[in-house]
Amino acid sequence: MDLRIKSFDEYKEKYEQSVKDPKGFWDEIAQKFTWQKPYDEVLDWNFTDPDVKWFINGKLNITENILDANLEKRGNKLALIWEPNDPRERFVRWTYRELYEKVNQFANALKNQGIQKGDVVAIYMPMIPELTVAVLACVRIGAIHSVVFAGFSAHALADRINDAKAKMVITADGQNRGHKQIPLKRVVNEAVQNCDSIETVIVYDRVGWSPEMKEGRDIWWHDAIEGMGSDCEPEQMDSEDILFILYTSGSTGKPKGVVHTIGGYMVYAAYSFQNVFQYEESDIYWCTADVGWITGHSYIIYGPLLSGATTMMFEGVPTYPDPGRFWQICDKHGVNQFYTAPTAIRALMAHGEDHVISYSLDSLKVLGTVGEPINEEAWRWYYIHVGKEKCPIVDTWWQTETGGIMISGLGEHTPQKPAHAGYPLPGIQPVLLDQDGNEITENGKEGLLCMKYPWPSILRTTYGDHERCKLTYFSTFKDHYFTGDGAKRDENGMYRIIGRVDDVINVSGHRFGTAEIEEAINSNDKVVESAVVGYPHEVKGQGIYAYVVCDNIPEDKESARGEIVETVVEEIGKIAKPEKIQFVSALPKTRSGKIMRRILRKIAEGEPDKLGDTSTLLDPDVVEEIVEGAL
Ligand code: 6R9
Repeated sequence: MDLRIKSFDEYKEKYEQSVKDPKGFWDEIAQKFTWQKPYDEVLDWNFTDPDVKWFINGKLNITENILDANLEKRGNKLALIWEPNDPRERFVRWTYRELYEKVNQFANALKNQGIQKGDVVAIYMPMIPELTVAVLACVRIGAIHSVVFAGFSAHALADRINDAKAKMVITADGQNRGHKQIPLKRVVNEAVQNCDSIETVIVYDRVGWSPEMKEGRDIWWHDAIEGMGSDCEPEQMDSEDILFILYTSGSTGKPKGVVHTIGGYMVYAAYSFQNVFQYEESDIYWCTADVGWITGHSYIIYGPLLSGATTMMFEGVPTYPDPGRFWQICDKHGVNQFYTAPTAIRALMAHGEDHVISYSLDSLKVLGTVGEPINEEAWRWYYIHVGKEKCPIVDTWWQTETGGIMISGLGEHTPQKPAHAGYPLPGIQPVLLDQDGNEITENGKEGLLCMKYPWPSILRTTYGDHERCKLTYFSTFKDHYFTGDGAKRDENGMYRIIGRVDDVINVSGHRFGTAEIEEAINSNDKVVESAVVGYPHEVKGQGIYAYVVCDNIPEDKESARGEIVETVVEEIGKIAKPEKIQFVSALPKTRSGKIMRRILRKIAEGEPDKLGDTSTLLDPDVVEEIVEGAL
């Protein structure tokens, strides 16, 4: 199934067609997939409720498009290559036939453990091939997967399990990350103490530990698949049944479960994958993301495997055993498309060119980035040292909520400009609005990035709380999906993403809501209240800066900071650690009691001379104190 556009002219033509006749455009593409029963209608939608349905009444199972379809055509082709954390350990290579058998066998095991269509299964696993098996096995039997990044704490995992009322957790005894080993099962044990919905825990033996296993609840993966056959009838699903839930942070409250449904997500994941990366039949494609994030879902598992591609998964970290690991892997496996995050590039840049120039990197054809804006310096380093000035860089802008890449280059076919994501993919209709919701039609202007028409993989709801979905994305501007990002369109119509305009902080490409981190900090007994903002960080893009009010300003600040960091690690995970903690006697508030984050942001950014109007503050003296004590 070749869905690729092969020139810039063809892109322009397809784009125009997709805007004039979106239903016809997507119908043509969707027909190339395997449906058990064809859909009656392509699309029905409104952004008011919101209610969006694609490929209405179509019946299918995605795994038939991934496994059965490719079994016939590509049975002996590699589906998955897995590179372990330790380069001395053997890597794994599975053909589509092997993947078929493993997924079906595990699907039978899930059924045998009582999982049925519509049940939610939480997956808390390391980056090992069995993670892909677990995901697809759920889909085979119509269960909904909710993958939770294995760096989240027991507390965060329990919250996600409880919100979705998951019946099962699939995990591993432990996880290898560079020099470290992390006891995943121990975290799961702690989490599920507070999760009544969990009936079963399946544990993959990755590191050879003997974690505590609870009789009657916990079972080893190898025991669960014992005697299970390698054929499992795919469950017939509706196009709009839930495929998965993935939790992500917003500006308010706890992380929300973004819901993607089957038909539309399938079509868009494959279409965007093939076009952005210009994948060709014999290519080896590698995305370094973790499956715990949307990038791993769409562009390690679904997009590539739906396209019959060879997708690579890496268990480790970019700096182990040395900062040349990514490039060593590219040469070792002959990687053709390489997709990573700006934060990884910046981190490797800091280790110097020596680690990259010794590798040939001959096989590379397309480089990609995702997760945050890429600064020009990192862009150039990537282009020159990794791509050897011959590989286009596709800067892919998208979100958990969009399901797939929205604005990006298409391999070498579209013009590229450092720090610019570029043009929207066919079928994507971005607009820039001003604060009042008026469309900014001229080029060369900045505005709030919105979408005025649905695309197949748009989120359908936030799990268990449709009102929240409506409020967050569809209420800011009438009849528009609001992304939360600000963007600028240049004279040629290319988009440059500026960053979040809401209270979301992007740390190393990971999203956190300020409210969520504040809540974690406030759960420390000594803390009265806190305010969290982002500030520019050389490697991480943004770092977390917390202003904390305690009963008294602590005498031993270092140990008080340590305690607060520990609380955040327990509540959310290491990835949300505040970089800077400033103890203050009060927070700057308006007379109506609202924290003036604008001021705190400026101070954290090191620009205390640009605070703007502070006259509406309840107590302007506080600002002086905060500026003086800034870190
Ligand atoms: C895929 C993913 C989404 C937010 C998004 C934006 C930022 C992502 C970007 C980018 C500039 C890019 N973002 N890609 N900013 N250029 N190429 O990252 O999803 O974790 O939901 O984050 O990330 O701010 O709104 P998610």
